[in-house]
Formats: sequence, structure tokens, C-alpha cells
Amino acid sequence: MLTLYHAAPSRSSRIITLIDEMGIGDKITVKHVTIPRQDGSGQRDPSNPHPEGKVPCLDHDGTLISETGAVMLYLLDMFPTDLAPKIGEADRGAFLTWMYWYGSVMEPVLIHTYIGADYPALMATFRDHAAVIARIHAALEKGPWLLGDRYSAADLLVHSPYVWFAQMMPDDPLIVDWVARCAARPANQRTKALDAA
Ligand SMILES: N[C@@H](CCC(=O)N[C@@H](CS)C(=O)NCC(=O)O)C(=O)O
Repeated sequence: MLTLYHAAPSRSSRIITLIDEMGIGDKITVKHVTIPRQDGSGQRDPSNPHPEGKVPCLDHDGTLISETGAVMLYLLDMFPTDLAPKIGEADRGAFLTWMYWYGSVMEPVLIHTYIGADYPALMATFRDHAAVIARIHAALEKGPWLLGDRYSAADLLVHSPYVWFAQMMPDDPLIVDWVARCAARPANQRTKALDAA
């Protein structure tokens, strides 16, 4: 049995969108939990099994999967669709690179940039927002999606912070248009409506 612990809206909203895109809503139970919000509202939910009380968290028959990228890859491997290249397909390496780069480079860089943290060690480890933008821009020059002709879960994940962290949107028409294309997808719109409700 698969159970997703979700707080609306949050990083786990991307898993709701993925489930919708993949058409696997009947295979997963979604449990709504509360989380402490940065505005001081909300609180940790004792029913959420995530070790730090965060979302998303996926429970598969007692095994917990956390970290957005890992939850996405787990579902994409379990229920293969066109949303991800399969093992052995040409784009699999590029796809994995985007999925891991998002969590280990892009999100940290966005947060460091937003709070104005400017330390040589951060730059050496993660590079900066200009490097993040350059990487996305280079892919979209071949676009319209990160993997070229094919929309994938990498687009779903990588575009997302520019929607909820709009002040970080770069002044780059290629990226602005791509974020708008991703956000306009029906599954994204449905999640937005559900989160609002
Ligand atoms: N790196 C994690 C971050 C998860 C995360 O920070 N989720 C937020 C919601 S957007 C949360 O649960 N915050 C509650 C808390 O910090 O206690 C991921 O991508 O899954």
C-alpha cells in the first residue's frame, strides 16, 4: 500500500501533480498533514512518519521514502510512463542529472541567494544563481523542455521554485516562457485549485 503525506500547498504539491500527470491517483492514498510554516502558523503533525515531520513523505508498506526527488523517482520507476526515460533509454542520464541537481544544487543556491549568503565555500560547493540560470537556459535553447521535445518530471520539478519563489525568476525570456508552459499544464492547474480549496 502506498500512502503520501501531503500538506497543501507545499513541496509535496509537486507529488500531487506528478500523480495526476501519471494517472495513478487510484494507487495512492493521500493523507493531509499539518507542518510548521515559516510565517509561524501550523505545527508538526504526529501522524506524519517523516523523521523531521516534513512533507513529502511516501510510505510503501512500511518503508519510508522522503526527499521530493526520491519520492518522484520511486513512483516513476514503480509505474513507468512517458514522464521519465526508462533505464537504458538515451535520455535517462540527463533525466537523473536534472532530478539530483535540483535537490543538491538548485534549491540550496536559490535559498543562499535569497538570504544573501555570500561565502567562498558556498560558491565553491554549489556555484551561484547565474550558473543555475545558465544551465537551464542552455537546455531550453534546444527545448522546448529540459530533455528536448519531451516534457518530463524533470520539468515538473525544476520549474517549480520559480512559481512559489517568483521573486527569484530570472530575467530570461526562455526560462520565463518555459515556467509559464509548465505551470499551465492541466495537472498543475488542478493541483493549484486543490491546494487553494
Ligand atoms: N529537501 C526536502 C525538503 C522538504 C521540506 O522542507 N518540506 C517543507 C514543506 S515545503 C516542510 O515540510 N516543512 C516543515 C518543517 O520544516 O518542519 C524535499 O525536497 O523533500
